[in-house]
Amino acid sequence: MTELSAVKAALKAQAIETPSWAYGNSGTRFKVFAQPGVPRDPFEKLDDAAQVHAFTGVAPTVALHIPWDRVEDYSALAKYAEERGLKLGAINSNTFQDDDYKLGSICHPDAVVRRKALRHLLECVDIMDATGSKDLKLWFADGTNYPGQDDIRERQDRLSEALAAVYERLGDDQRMLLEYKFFEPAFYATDVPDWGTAYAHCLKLGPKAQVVVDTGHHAPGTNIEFIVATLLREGKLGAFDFNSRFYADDDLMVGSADPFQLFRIMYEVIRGGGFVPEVAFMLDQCHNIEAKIPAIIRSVMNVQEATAKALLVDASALGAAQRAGDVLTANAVLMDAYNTDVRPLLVEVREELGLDGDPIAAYARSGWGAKIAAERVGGEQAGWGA
Ligand code: LRH
Ligand code: MN
Ligand code: MN
Repeated sequence: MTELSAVKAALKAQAIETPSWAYGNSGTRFKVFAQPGVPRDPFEKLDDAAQVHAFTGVAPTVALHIPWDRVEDYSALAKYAEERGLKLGAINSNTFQDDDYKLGSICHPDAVVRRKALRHLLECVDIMDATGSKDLKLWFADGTNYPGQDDIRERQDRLSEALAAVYERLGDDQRMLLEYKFFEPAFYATDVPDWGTAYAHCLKLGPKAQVVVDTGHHAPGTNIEFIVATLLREGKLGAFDFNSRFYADDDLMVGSADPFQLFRIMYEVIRGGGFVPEVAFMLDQCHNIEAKIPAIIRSVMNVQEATAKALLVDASALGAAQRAGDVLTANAVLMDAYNTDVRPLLVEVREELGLDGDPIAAYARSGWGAKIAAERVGGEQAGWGA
């Protein structure tokens, strides 16, 4: 049986990065339902993120998305974060919202557009230098809608060339995290559609390039924990974008649609030695109809619960059952951990950190929600609803 003190220590050390865009208004392509009190600028997003960290104790970094979080002075933004007990996390590039990118960005057939996209990616590294961020997170909307529209192989060459130029620009302690997505917005062929393509590019680039697993970016039925295990074996798992899906890239609260899948993923993370700061646990979510700050707190708690259950798996009993070919016992060992109610354990962990055992209730009592609703008028939209 796993030592309880070790489980608690691991839970206290866990760090979950929240995305700046989850704090702003977002929606589907049909409607954005504006909420009162949403941040009007990146500074106010940090104010809200500081609340999430204050009540959970495990959300110390915030990912930025450029240009959604464009500011004059990025070191001032980093300082503002630090004054609130936070750090700026991954810098996410955005080469999907300009008219120029209709046929792609770094894979576009026109070299002028490719150069523009590359300039943006390099600018993101400049921003990392100013903020002290270690990770550049790249997701490309590039792809084609129709067979024959463009040359699939040439697009891979263009991709490879641009990634190599960005890789060259990285500092010694900076990483490139390449995210894949099986479809959308392109419907016929996406240029980075799966972990294999991302892995092949990262392998060629070198040790500073790693793969991001966004849990919403797979076809239904995909065994995501297998991908996690494989990437960890190869030393190429850089980060997660956590969220939940029922149908497509739904960006629902992580652990809401399928908490068992999240547990299985966390089990493979722990099994594969991925429970280390180098694997970044990031959220990538949009809260379209639910209150945003409590939803982000709930998401952080869902990751904690899945982690706690995965940490509780009796590894020696599991190994013994597996070696004996005892299918039912092996499955039962895993399910015992999953079926454990870890909420009392997490209350203890929080109380030992000097926090309220119930972060959602504590946030509700704090009055922050009412304060921002009264003070902030005209909050901004966080892009198109990641
Ligand atoms: C793409 C994605 C990617 C983007 C974010 C806003 O669907 O997951 O991570 O940067 O959404
Ligand atoms: Mn993502
Ligand atoms: Mn997504």
